[in-house]
Amino acid sequence: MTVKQYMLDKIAKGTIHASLIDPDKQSAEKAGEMAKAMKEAGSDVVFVGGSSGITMENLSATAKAVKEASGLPVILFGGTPDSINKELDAVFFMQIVNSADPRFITFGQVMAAPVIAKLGLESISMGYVIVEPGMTVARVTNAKVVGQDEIEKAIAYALACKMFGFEFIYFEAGSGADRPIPPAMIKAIKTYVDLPLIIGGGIKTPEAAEAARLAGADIIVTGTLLEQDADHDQIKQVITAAKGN
Ligand code: 1GP
Repeated sequence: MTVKQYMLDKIAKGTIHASLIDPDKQSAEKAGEMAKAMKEAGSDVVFVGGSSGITMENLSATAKAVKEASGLPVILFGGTPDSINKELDAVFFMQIVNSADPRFITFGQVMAAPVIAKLGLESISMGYVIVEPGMTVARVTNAKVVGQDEIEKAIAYALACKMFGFEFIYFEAGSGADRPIPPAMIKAIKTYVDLPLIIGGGIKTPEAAEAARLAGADIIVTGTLLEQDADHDQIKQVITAAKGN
């Protein structure tokens, strides 16, 4: 089964949880331990990637360790063309739709596509929209961030993603954001666009996770929560709230 189908089958039954692991933030062994703990807490899939410091070495070692320790599928999220490797189960082939830098709209993807094809990796197309505060990823990609209250603009971006033919859309408040994507924005997007919707950035509490799920998020991503060495009970509470079970 493809990783895409694995996620779609799960989403058909309810909201799922994705653990984001940055290979630059800890050893591969530690990443494996984190993924195992996340799997035990109910997480469904692991995204690996980050805004800087990603190399072929740390990415492949992390992907391998995560798979071996948790058995969860590993999808590249971000990263650079020269870091793509065959330890990955799939690659999010993403366009940062509101970036003003062509490297993140087309040029980077043109460099990555032949590598993905050569390795025979599954690619899953994704439109990625950065909402304020946007954090590091907004600065690195020179994004024209969508305001937290700009619901109409968010809907327009989501509709454009659908018309481009993306398989998934991701609304991102930025890693470590003090304000996650507002539930009203999630609800509005889902009203107009029936694509699987990934929500992340700043989700650290069960309340925030539950609000995103009730508003219609299909995949809820947490990263910082893991990096902060939150205790197992806290992680479990957030994942349980994200999934509603
Ligand atoms: C970042 O949306 C993800 O790309 C996760 O954000 O680190 O704030 O959980 P956090």
